[in-house]
Amino acid sequence: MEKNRQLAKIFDRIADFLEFKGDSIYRINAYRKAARVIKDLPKDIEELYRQNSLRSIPGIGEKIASKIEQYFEEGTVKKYEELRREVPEELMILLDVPNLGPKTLRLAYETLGVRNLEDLKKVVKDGSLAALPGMGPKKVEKIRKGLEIFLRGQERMLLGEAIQIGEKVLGHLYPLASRISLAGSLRRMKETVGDLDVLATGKRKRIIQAFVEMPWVTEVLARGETKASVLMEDRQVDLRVVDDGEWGSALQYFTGSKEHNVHLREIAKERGLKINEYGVFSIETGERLAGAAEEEVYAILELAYIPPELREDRGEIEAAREERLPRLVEYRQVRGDLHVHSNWSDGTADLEGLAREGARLGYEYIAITDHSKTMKIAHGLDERRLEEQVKAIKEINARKVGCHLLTGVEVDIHPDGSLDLDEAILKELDWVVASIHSHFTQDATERIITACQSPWVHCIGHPTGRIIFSRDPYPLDLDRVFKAAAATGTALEINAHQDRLDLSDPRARKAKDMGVKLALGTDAHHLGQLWMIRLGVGVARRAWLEPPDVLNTYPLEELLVLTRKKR
Ligand code: DGT
Ligand code: CA
Ligand code: CA
Ligand code: ZN
Repeated sequence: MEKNRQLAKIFDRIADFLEFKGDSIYRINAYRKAARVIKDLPKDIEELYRQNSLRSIPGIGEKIASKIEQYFEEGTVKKYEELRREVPEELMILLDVPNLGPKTLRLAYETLGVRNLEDLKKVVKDGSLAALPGMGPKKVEKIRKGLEIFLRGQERMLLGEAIQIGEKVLGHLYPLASRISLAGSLRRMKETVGDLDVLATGKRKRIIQAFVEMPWVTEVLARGETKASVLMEDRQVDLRVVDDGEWGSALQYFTGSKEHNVHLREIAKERGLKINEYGVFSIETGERLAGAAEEEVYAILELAYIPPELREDRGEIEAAREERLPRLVEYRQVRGDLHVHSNWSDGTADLEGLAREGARLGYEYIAITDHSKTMKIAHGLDERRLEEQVKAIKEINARKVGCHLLTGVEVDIHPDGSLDLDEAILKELDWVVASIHSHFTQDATERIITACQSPWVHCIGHPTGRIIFSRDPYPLDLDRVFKAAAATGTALEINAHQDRLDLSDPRARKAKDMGVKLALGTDAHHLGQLWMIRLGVGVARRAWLEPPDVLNTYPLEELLVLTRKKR
């Protein structure tokens, strides 16, 4: 599927170039859409090319199809090569800087000669950007903030991206290693990941050889007897191969977090023990007391086993000592997805396809939550179309083609807190998510509290509105929101999309402590995004949530009883 990724990147880049040049929005969007479709395609694009069935992919038209053919026949897309000759490609990544539009970028390029990230940093800092016509200090301040967010994203990756890279590495090395596991922040399911850490046992030479020769590796950064580091997909992956007897202590050590490990070492010291990646040792005699299994490391400190997601030194060590660790929610306990878009608004999957995919994932239910009418660019549904969709869903449910589809909507919350659809239709629905998609600079506290007070709203979608590496939360007094949600019996979402993960784990933990129920939803717009529920489970676990805290663990009937209770 490597070709899918490469092609998606090329089409995305063509869209960037066109955007920079001020081309038509329709053409730009056509390339963006093609990139998205190809990236999410569950099949190998090269295979579809060979079977001559590119044109049957939904969302791929004649023009794009012929460019894909060109790619496989000539090794490149001509249009892309032309554009690259015209404008430096390094400049194009700057289109991802929040608050920096293509027009400003072009101005900076043409008048100040900005060609890359370094140049941009410089003209922001030395005031020459602010001096340009139509710019001014306020606008540049916004760009400076955007640059900060952008730089954070350059250094770290999204959890969802890291998981996909990690799975490739594990899949590739699995047959060679006797044991293999992810470690570091990825194993802890942190929302962003700096580099990937992989730990293995088995034949050192062979494993390291295979690791540096993986087909996705673009650079070998370091290579030794027991460890190696490579770059793949522009990201660093570290591998360590340890002895079988050290597996547990090494896995514990390299899973971190650093703060958790520091605290553990203190506890060990008090007991006359020393912990490192090679094992647990008596300080007095030097005798090795544990290290083969991770559980042993905790057991010898008289601690219950602490799941990786909790290892942040946020009270988990104390809880383990007092045997009051939470029984964390697990992926297999999730019975459904509570935020999914279909092709009735801006998704690509049809309702029946979602029901079937839900069944394939072992789900009992999926809530169909398309956008409401204010979201014109997303083809939001008005009352009449939503009514039609409800009928269509009931018909599909009656035929039992897949999992049960809950009727629902993601209704916009207007700036005054009112909802974007009549209550006559909202009261017909099984599951109503209410979300903010506009006026992000306005304080959202009252707006959300008002929505919680509506008897028709079951859940607030992506409650803070943050988008990782691109948008900070809107101004919001979360404590007041949590109180209102608890008092009205409104759930708050853990949006499981890799870009959002909203509520974040510390916030979701606070919500639980204040008596709020949480609901996981992928916000999937394609079938290929439903897997992200796993990221939501990761956030839930990091938030110390147990099954009763998470509505998705409720059987269909219980969920419906609960949602009717609010009304
Ligand atoms: P990241 O990569 O920034 O998302 O975060 P981590 O947690 O994956 O950190 P990384 O890759 O630097 O190191 C992996 C683990 O190795 C880390 O979680 C704990 C362990 N480790 C690394 N350096 C130290 C250290 O100086 N002291 C201790 N106790 N542990 C360390
Ligand atoms: Ca790491
Ligand atoms: Ca590392
Ligand atoms: Zn939304």
